Amino acid sequence: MKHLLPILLLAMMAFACRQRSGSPDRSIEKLEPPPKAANVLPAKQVAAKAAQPPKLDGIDDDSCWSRANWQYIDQNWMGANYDSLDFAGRYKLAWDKNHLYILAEIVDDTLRTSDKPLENYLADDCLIVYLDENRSGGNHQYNYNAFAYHLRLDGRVVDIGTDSSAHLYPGHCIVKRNTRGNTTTWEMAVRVFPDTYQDNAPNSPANLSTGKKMGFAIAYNDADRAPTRENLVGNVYIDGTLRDIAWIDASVFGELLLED
Ligand SMILES: [Ca+2]
Ligand SMILES: [Ca+2]
Ligand SMILES: [Ca+2]
Ligand SMILES: [Ca+2]
Repeated sequence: MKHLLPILLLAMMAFACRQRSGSPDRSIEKLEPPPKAANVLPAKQVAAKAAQPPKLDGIDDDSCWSRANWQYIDQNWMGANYDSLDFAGRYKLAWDKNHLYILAEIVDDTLRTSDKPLENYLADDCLIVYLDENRSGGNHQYNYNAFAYHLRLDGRVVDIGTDSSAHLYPGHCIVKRNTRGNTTTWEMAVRVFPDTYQDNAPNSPANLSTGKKMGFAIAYNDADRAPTRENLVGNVYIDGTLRDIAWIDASVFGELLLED
């Protein structure tokens, strides 16, 4: 019996080794974290129709906002890692026939703007709304296939025109901003222009209706202390090393479905 015990132990160890190399240990497998999802945010979003348009005052006590869920601006498209004191952002959407309504709550430790909106719009803090009325996707860099409205702290709205230069687009977005401490609430009504938009011509925004799908993304251009912006943080996952691409390519926008 004395001699049998070591033999038995050796046999058990050999069996255990074979188990480990031959078939994986399921209990260890279960403890491993699941692989990170490629698309951590849903690229498809919905917005509910506002029974009453929100009062644009930077205060979120309107009925359409109590109906809507917060969605997050948390995809670092450009810049080093940041923390939630440096930047955090979330937003809600609603719509009616004439406007897409956006409520955005942005935490930013340093608000910075300059008096050169057309030269400096990327070196200043701004909230950027990307809109592709017919969800065509594709290039919109120097055309109106889609818009990238840079909403500045001074209230001016900048995008790049068909002449490859930055321009102001007054009247496209009605924006009210309310800053308390390091948190700014942006509340806005956006007119959704189709790709037939022309400079220096009368243009009619699209009538929005239930079931309509648009391309939509939102981002915050965070400028704090560096001569240029520190971060560009968006709401949709963009693959690859060049993630600052939404200003050129509408195909990376998410799909926004308008619901009742
Ligand atoms: Ca309000
Ligand atoms: Ca910041
Ligand atoms: Ca388009
Ligand atoms: Ca900032």
